[in-house]
Amino acid sequence: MSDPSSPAVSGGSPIFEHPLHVGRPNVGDRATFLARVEDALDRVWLSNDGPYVRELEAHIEQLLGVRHCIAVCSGTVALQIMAEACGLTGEVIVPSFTFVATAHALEWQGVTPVFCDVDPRTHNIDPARVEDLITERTTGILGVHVWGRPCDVEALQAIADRHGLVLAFDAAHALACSHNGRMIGNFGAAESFSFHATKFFNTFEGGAITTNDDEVAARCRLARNFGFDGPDHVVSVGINGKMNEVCAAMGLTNLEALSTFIEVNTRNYRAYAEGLEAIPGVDLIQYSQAEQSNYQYVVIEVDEGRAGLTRDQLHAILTAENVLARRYFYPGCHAMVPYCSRPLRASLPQTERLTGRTLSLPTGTGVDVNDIRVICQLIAASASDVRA
Ligand code: T4K
Repeated sequence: MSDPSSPAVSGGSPIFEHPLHVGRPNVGDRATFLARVEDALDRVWLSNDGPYVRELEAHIEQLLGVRHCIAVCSGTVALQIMAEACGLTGEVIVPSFTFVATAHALEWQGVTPVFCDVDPRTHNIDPARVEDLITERTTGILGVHVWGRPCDVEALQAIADRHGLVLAFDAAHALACSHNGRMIGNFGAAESFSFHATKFFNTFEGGAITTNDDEVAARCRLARNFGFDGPDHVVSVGINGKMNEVCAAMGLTNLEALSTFIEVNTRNYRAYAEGLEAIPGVDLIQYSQAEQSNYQYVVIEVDEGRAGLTRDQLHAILTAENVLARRYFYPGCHAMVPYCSRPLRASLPQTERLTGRTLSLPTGTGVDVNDIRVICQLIAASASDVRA
């Protein structure tokens, strides 16, 4: 470790010799994974609804207590297939404070995302702002459980019911999280997950749609496989959204380590909570103690007025020290191509505010509590340095 009194941002050497990432992949038992890959090779069944994919789907159905899990090749394709299977057309109301894939998946389907502001307390779509955005072209609401914290599902469902809209969720962050004691994956018409390498549970690349609706599930299965419902028989438009057996083998292996990954995330979150507690203007987002959470995102809000430095100044200081914190979800989907060239239907003051102050800090199995202690000291020193 280098001299902390000589910050890297001013030309010193970085405190951490190797970069600390927000999304260092968690990997379960390597020998078990490799044995499964050997099995797949021996079976010579590598894709197309293979035995590992079916086993993974069954395990996820059990974990979430949901009727159907349809595994696919990415979280983005899960969103696209879900949109298709739920009949989303015209306009769909979404938050802008999300990863751009949420908006892009709709756009790719020929559906226009209409951006809605978020609740500053939860970072999720604000139900009080949704109804003003509904037009005769609106077919649905796509909530995002940002950071794995559940949307206000009941309020959104009431709006959807009142206006005859589909309610679906992007649950990319929310595997193993609950809402009112029920696992996320069970709400709305369907929910989509991401199992990307950077998620606490990964299948290299991958994702899934979960639903309790048999017809939505059947449409997802068809759409995932070109619309085939049997050999030589196509009944709908579909794409190649299939998960392969190597990815499913990774998923099965990582599911076996899921509770360990969550324990590590929880330990890290608590270490950050302790280390950041006394720093004015650096507020760690909270997870409900009454719910199950995966704690995969450690997100702070930097209040320049109290902290004495901006989120971007802190980001630059940390990055120089090899702490690769990320400014998720700056600058917001509405400020990205192609959406930035379109007029907003309503202003997004809370989204604008949040995109200027949130920072995701490194966590997962690639980070230990000693690293976290140093990161917190660095943040404390940066805040007090700038204030002094
Ligand atoms: N909806 C929401 C709400 C989402 O957040 C996402 C994805 C999606 C939908 C779409 O799901 P997918 O189609 O991706 O399954 C990352 C992830 O790529 C993305 O999956 C995730 N959300 C988003 C929040 O974060 P980037 O552009 O920040 O990734 P990248 O490559 O910069 O990696 C992040 C950090 O992890 C870096 O410090 C490097 C490190 N890393 C990354 C990979 C891939 C590793 O150490 N090893 C690795 O293998 O988007």
